[in-house]
Amino acid sequence: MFKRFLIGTLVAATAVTWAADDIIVNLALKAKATVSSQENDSLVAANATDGNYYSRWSSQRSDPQWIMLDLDKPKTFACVVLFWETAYSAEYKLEISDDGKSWKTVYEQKKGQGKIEDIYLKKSVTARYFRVYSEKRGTGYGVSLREIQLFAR
Ligand SMILES: [Ca+2]
Repeated sequence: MFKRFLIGTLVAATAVTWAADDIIVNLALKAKATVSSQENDSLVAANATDGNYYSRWSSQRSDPQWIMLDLDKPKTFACVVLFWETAYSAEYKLEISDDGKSWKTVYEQKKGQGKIEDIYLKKSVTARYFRVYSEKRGTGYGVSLREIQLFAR
């Protein structure tokens, strides 16, 4: 996880080659993000995919809340890393879609603890749209993500 974290944080736009056969790319980097709500004009959706750990999106203080990423074209991934701010989600689903309207659940979290969640899906999935759908906040605040990362493995 740490290696991926470094890539997402420090290298904004390019893939990093660690070894000849070990190229790891954050497929969510700079993806267009749409959200259910935002807390204010600074904590915007784009902050969750800007490659900067210190910037974040935060929702308003109600349930449910979601953030949707448009990956521009179908991409295949098997690992999702969520960097929560203090305002995390206790219950959420990870969903994929081909059209941004009809969703399929690929992971369900019922006991989220926030911080950094390194999630491996049961199998690789291919989709253009990805959504974190929070059903229940973990605190009295909204839900807030510093970064969302997607990896092929
Ligand atoms: Ca960020």
